[in-house]
Amino acid sequence: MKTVYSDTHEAHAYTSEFERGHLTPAREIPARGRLILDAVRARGIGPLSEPAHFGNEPILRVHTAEFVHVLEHAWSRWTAKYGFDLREAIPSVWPGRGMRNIHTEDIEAALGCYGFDTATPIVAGTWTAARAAADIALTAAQFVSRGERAAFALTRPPGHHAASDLYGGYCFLNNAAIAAQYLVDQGRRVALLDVDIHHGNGTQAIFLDRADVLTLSIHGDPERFYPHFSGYVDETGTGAGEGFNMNYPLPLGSGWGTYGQAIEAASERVRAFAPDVLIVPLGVDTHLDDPVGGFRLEGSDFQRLGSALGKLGLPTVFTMEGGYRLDTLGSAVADVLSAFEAA
Ligand code: SP5
Ligand code: ZN
Repeated sequence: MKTVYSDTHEAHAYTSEFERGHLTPAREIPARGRLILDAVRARGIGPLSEPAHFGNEPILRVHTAEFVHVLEHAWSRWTAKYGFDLREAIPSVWPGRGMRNIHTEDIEAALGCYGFDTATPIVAGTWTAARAAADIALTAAQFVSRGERAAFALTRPPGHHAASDLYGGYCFLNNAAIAAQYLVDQGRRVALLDVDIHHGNGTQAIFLDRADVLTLSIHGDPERFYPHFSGYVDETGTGAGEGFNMNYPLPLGSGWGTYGQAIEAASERVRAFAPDVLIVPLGVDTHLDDPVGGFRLEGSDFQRLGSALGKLGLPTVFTMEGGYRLDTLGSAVADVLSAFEAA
């Protein structure tokens, strides 16, 4: 399958995120993109393409104009406020219950309004990289729309935690949702099956009230796992979208036994929906000992996953989401994609 990649992501590079009460080394780092690219090349997974430029229009089909504007200008506004020797922009105040969810010209307030965690720093290259990742997802969607069986959007930063006016979880623009909406705008029926260990809260929120896009996510039980505030089984859609969102929260420590059953259940739901295109937000942070994860997939489990997805027999777009264990990241991704192709 074709892989879409750009080295623009390299500029989205920061040193630390804030968690567990202190600054910790960044996990979502440029080396991730390079490692995945190397593995895809080494395994001959497909010709590499640079992304085409789609402009802001398909992004604005999913994200609000004000949100896009804040992201685009966040770094210059942050450095103008706090000084130019800073390494990263991380908000430190949020609109809690009973407070007003508004921002003025103040960038601290803007980031608190639009961001939901302290693990998603903004730096000078963040907007350009996020924008390029959206173009990568759109280019992959265009390949599939023009008749390719599948395409891999090697997106970094990832996207599935980002909602229409919310960033967080290392995500700024929801690459998979932007690709989905682009295909919907071409008359396609789209299902998304999110296999990252974290709930795809952004994708869920974007399509929650819609029956024309099916959103499914398999992830660590939010009762004990990030992002905590969404991903429960009773989130099944609102209004016309009732029944078109499904969550499969699994206990931490889950291995292929439990995980494979969820894949089967979600696959059945995909078949019943009968989409024209499947989008798979692909996270391999399900791997045993992933530093941000908590599941125990390993070895041939990623081939099993790719094979199960391939057997759905649908035109498929993969977007890259999480995966932070650097020694296995590339091979886990390549295992999913090559088993998909062989299925
Ligand atoms: C795309 C994606 O995989 N985003 C994941 C973002 C999770 N980041 C914050 C995790 C903070 C939890 N800290 C607990 C660490 C215990 N080892
Ligand atoms: Zn994840």
